[in-house]
Amino acid sequence: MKDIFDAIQRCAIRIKDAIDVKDIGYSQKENSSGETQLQLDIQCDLIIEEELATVPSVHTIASEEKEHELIIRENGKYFIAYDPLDGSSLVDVNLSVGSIFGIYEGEWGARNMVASCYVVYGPRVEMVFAENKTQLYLLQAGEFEFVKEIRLNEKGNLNAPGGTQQNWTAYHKEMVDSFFAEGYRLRYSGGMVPDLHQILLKGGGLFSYPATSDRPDGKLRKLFEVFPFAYIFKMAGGDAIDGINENIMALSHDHIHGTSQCFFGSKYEIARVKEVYARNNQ
Ligand code: FDP
Repeated sequence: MKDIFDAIQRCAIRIKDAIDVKDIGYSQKENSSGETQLQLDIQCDLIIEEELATVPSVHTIASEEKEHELIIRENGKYFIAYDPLDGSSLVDVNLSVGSIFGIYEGEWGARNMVASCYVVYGPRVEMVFAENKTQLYLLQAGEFEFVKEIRLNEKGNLNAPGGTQQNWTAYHKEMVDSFFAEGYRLRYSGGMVPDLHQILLKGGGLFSYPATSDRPDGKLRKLFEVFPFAYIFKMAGGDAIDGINENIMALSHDHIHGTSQCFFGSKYEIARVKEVYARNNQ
C-alpha cells in the first residue's frame, strides 16, 4: 500500500502542475458518461495511468474517463478506480477540484475496499488518505506532510444538497428543508471533492445527491466516487448510505460506471436520511 500511496502523491504533484497551465480547451472526445472531455481531463488521466502502472502490487485500473478497465499485472492484488479530475469544469472559474482513488483488493466492489484517497487542488493542495483511519496531508515544498487525523462530530451544521431541485422527490425536499429549519447552512460549490472536504474538516453536516426524476439512479459513480467517499466518511467516524441498502460497504460490483444516489455525513444527519428514506420507500 505504501507504493500506491507514494504513486498517488506523485500524481497529485504532476496534476497540480497541469492545472496551473493556462490551456484548458475541450477535446473532440466524450467520456463514458457522455461528457465532452477537457484536454486537462485526458492529461490527468494519463498521468495517473503512468504512475499506477509502475506499482508492482496493482492488478487493474479503471478510470472515470475511460470506458474499459485496464489490466496492468496479473499477479498484482489491488484494483484501483480513479476519477482523475472530478469537477473539472470548475477549473475555468477557478474553484477547487480534486482527484479520487478507490483501492479494492481482489476485485471491484465496496466490500473489497481496503483504502481510499482523494486530493483537493485549491488554494493549497491537500490529500486525505483513509486506511482504517482518515488522515489529512498538506503539500509543502514539493512533499506531502502529515497534518492530523480527521474525526467527525456526532452532528454538524452544513448542508450540501446536490441535483436539480425541481427533480427531487417531495420527501427529499422536505428532508433538506428540515435541516435548514434546524439552522444548517448551505455549502455547495458543485465539486464533490471540495464539498465533502469542507464537511469533513468543519466537523460534519450532510452532502446528498439523490435519485431524481431525470436521473433515477443518481449521478455519482459508485466505484469512482460513492464507495471511496463512503469509506473515508466511515473511517472518520461519520456515515454514508445509498438510501436503499442497509450497508453500503457490503455492496458488490456491478458495471464499472454504475451510479447511485448517495448521502455522506456525520451520524446524526445520516440517521435522519435513513429514517426518511426507509419510511418513503416501503
Ligand atoms: P462534475 O459533473 O462537474 O464533474 O462528478 C460529478 C460532479 O461534478 C461532482 O463533482 C459534483 O458534486 C456533481 O457532479 C455536481 O452535480 P450537479 O451540478 O448536478 O449538482
